[in-house]
Amino acid sequence: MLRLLVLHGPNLNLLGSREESIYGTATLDAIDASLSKLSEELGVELDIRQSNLEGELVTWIQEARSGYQGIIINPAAYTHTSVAIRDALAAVNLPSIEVHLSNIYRREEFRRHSYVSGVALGQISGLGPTGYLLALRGLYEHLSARGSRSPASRTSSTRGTGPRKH
Ligand code: CA2
Repeated sequence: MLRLLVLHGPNLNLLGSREESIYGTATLDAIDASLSKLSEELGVELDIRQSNLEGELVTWIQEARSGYQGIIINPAAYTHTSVAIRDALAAVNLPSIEVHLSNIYRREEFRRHSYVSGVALGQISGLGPTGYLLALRGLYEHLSARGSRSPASRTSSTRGTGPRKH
């Protein structure tokens, strides 16, 4: 079974409680619930976490190297500041999709640059909570096309089938 890590960055725990005109009314719990529902339909295992700490996000990205096949991340404000998160994503070399609830290109100038987009498989910006669901579908399609599986199922189902696709 595919295992994916979903990371929410700083202040996203406040969703639904203020700044609704920018970020909408959905709470983070509601977004996570819709992701979990879709993951069950797809047969994907999701591990969803939120942190306000840059170092914690970096550590989780590093740890994803073992046991996960991809990452969905909304780095929130760290999008625009964090070389550390970019370097961690580049180092683990897992396909990642960057998600933003708001369209960061229609907002203040400082939000128009992302340190993460250059190492991500793709970016979804401005579609609200739907962006997370599209990211999950996109990553699932990408990994399925590549034939990625968790190490356990790889051992049992692809033994002796010859060279693997990259
Ligand atoms: O649009 C996005 O998803 C952002 O990643 C959200 C970040 C912002 O810094 C990025 O430029 C774009 C901010 C997340 C803070 O979320 C709040 C939610 C409710 C109340 C206050 C902040």
